[in-house]
Amino acid sequence: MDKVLARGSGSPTARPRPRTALLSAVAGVAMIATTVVVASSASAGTTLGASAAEKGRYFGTAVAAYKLSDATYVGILNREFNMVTPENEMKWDATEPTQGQFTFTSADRIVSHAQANGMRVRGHALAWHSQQPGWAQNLSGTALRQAMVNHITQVASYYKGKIYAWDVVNEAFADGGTGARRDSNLQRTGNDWIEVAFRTARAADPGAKLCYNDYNTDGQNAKSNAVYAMVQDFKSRGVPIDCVGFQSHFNSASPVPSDYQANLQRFANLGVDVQITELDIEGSGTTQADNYGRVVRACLAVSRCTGITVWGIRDSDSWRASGTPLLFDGNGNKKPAYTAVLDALNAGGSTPPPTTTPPPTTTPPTTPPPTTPPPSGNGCTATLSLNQWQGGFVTYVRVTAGAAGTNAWSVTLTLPAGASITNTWSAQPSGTSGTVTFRNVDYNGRIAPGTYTEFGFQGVGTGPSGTATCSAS
Ligand code: G2I
Repeated sequence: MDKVLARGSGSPTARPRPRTALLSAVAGVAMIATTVVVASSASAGTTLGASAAEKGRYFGTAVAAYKLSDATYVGILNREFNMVTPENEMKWDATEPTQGQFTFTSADRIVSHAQANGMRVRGHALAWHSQQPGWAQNLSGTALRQAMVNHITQVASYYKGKIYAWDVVNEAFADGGTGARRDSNLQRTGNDWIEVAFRTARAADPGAKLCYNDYNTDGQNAKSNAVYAMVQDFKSRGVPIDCVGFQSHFNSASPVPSDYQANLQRFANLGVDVQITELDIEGSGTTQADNYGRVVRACLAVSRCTGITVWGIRDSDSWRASGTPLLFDGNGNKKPAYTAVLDALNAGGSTPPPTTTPPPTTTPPTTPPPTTPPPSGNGCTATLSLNQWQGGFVTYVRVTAGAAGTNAWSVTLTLPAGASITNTWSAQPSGTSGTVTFRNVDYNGRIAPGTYTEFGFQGVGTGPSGTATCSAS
């Protein structure tokens, strides 16, 4: 049975859903001013993924496994997107239909497709009151708690190293003005179920970013305040949380809030990434396009807004198709909303990717912060930043072009003995251990003079740090 979800802040309103009675669920970038000169819009991308990558972001979509045999669908997916979220295939009912028996066939189709086409994967969702299998719906207390922990452990372990970010907990707060947790069988196992879910996910896949994801939290309201307080509390107590997802299902009853960017920013200031995770905006024409443009600009203005995912490709793929809320029409043609998104992504040309440090809360210093100077001549430099934990690592590599810019680049480094790479994004590695050369992928070979792009890889063992050899052509 579909869960009825309320929308709007404080005064839930409802719109009929075509297939069922489901109601819609649901800067100051301040790239601290100094780092890199903005390139000309001549380098602007021509697809959503490439243009987002030029801004250090991803652009993703929800994908349904059964549509991967639809040529139009796959054509758009492969051309435009560099992140995918399985729309239903990783949910509890899909992955553990019988207790203790896991089925990953449909989810694997999406993950394989993503890997084969250079896309990353957002995992959705490990613990949620909705779309539970019948056996879990009938559990309570310790039995349910143990089942949740086992479920998270099994699913996150199975996909270990393959997931960019997990929606660990989805939609755990109530609508309306109370700021309370949503009542559910999971909530009734004890208020600590959310932190237990996050700790369990971290233990199972330490390389994945762990997100809390919700709707009606897109502006400042009682519900988002409650999520904010939870994130603040988790941060202060060392509960592992890396990101907050803002679903962003909008329509006339639940429009893009005027404080959307400010709300993203206040969460980012807590020291988490923010992501727009299920964007769709009902409407058409210029109004819809303008709203999409606003959302994209808000993300670009928040340095820790790492990417945007739309909840489907064509209007006909949407969970609320009658509202025509997506970027492509039912025939796969680009809508005005598509153009607005692409234009917003391309505005200002290529800029640095988001920093991972929150913007300063005090007046910035008058002297610029130290940056890696671009090479003075042709060529490029590569600097590594390492996130190491017991047994594994993630390395981010920043490739900075010299005065001539690049058309193509490669970065060569030697992994410490015993280390091997399990997953690479935004570059193509020559191998998994020893000396490895990473070459640019299609969309990031071109780096404007003095600007940079980033790629990353995840592995087991001890990761590399420092600098690497960079060659440009
Ligand atoms: O409701 C929109 C989204 C709100 N946030 C969490 C998301 O996970 C949620 O996605 C939607 C999917 O887009 C729908 O496709 O979640 C729905 C379920 O809550 C999904 O609908 C379900 C139908 O209810 C089922 O009848 C159907 O079997 O999709 C299933 C697979 O097509």
